[in-house]
Amino acid sequence: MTTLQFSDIQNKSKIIEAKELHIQLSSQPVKYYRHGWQSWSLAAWTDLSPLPVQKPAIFHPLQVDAEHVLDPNPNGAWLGAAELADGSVILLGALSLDAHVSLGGNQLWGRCGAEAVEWFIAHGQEQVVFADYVKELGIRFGQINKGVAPRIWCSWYSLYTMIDEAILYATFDKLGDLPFDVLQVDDGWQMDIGDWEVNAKFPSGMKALADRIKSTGRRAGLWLAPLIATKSSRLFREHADWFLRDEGGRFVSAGFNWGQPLVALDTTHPDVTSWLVALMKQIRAWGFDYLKLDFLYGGALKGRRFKDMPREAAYRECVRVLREAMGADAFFLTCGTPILPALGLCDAMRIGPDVADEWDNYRNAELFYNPTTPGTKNGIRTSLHRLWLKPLLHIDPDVAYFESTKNSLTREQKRLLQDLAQICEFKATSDLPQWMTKDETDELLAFLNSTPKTEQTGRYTFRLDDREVDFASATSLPKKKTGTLALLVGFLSWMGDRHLVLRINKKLDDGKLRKRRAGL
Ligand code: 9PG
Repeated sequence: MTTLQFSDIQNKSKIIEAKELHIQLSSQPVKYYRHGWQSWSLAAWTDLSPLPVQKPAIFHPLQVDAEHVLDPNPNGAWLGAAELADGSVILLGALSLDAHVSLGGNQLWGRCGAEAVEWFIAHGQEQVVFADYVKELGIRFGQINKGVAPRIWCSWYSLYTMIDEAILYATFDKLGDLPFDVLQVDDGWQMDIGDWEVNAKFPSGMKALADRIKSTGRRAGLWLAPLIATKSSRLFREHADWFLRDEGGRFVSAGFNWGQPLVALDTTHPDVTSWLVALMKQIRAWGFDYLKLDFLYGGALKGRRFKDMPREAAYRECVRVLREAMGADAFFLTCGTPILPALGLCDAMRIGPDVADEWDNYRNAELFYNPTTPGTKNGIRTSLHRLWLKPLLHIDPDVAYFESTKNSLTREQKRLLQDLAQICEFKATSDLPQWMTKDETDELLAFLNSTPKTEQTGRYTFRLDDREVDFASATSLPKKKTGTLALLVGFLSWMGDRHLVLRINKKLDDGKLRKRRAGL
């Protein structure tokens, strides 16, 4: 084990090779930067008290790194940072995969799974130490030739799974000549999660759908979640041996969604690799060349693999295969992805959880302490804490909203999302033209056409051209509940782990969705 004293790194940066490393600080830090494992996991500066474990636990595989969720110390994937009383920051970051950083008392710890790895250590001004770290990551993981990000219309945040051929074709027409570069079809076109064939809602098929988009002069985009499956899928029923199991031979849980438990493919199995390659080629053959590959954490869960290798290394190898199969000319957006292992291999990465047409959700945020469920505050909080990734690839903070008929966000809250998109230089929306007033359409048009000069002036403050923007309202986290409220939390989260309750919730959500879609 390597030990460093604070004086060894004060106002310096260095790279050290070690399997386990700890830095002895001279005083207790005031804040800790937690870096969540995948796109949706929390990234934030927090105080040093333990964060309540987010609930329900059944979602842990898809919201956090389940391997570290019970650690009471402040901790995070690959990197961590401590803010000292004088405002300076110490950053400890791995330059390799399968590594974790935590704070125990006055000691910053770095630990990795296998062999000794390189660690970057720096003390100084916050923005400088993060910029220096990302430079070193770029050298080792690669950085893409960025260019200007395409402007995207995506079907998810207005229509959710209620898409069909008629509504999408009509929407493409109504979008007219709004300056979008990509029209991206999200979840809802496929037979099942795992069965990536067109369903009955698209009688003309996938090639016709891509052709229709391309006929508007835009690139065709498609969502899929290639590394997971539902147990109802034909893929799982026919190829149970392709799926990841634990040491005891049980299927590893990839969480719960679509009203069902999820399983994950073992991407080191040669037959799985061939299947993934064929799938990517099929999607390109249909005519889609903007690929949003989602729920990718499924490729990096802990389990016993066909090839015995560390889970994140296995995942990175899989992302490499996916990239090669789809071709260098495709635009590759990763989502729900473990962060470091995808660097250098994709064009863009979702850097926060889903936004939603509401700011916050009391049950999820306050009672379940869950900072990863869909909501605009959650989306902004984590994306804001991952802006340092921007030099390496396009960073996607999720869509911005403009319309107000189906949306409870205030004008200011919508503006924050739009401003964040400008800061990320990644602009997308799902708003339907028929839901927008003339003024809102004009705002969307101005948003798509503008490229304000942005400058960070503080941890949460920015200048966009001549306007000051402050994101502090999106950064707070709920306090731990006590007394009867704590009992209620315990009961509700126990309920929230029951499949039956989750299925009922899904039915209720679907009902709400159908209402939302009515009249279109
Ligand atoms: C499609 C959606 C959209 C969206 C993605 C992803 O924690 N969760 O249960 C959870 C479920 C879905 C989800 C994120 C988290 O959304 O981010 O843009 O494509 O899938 O199903």
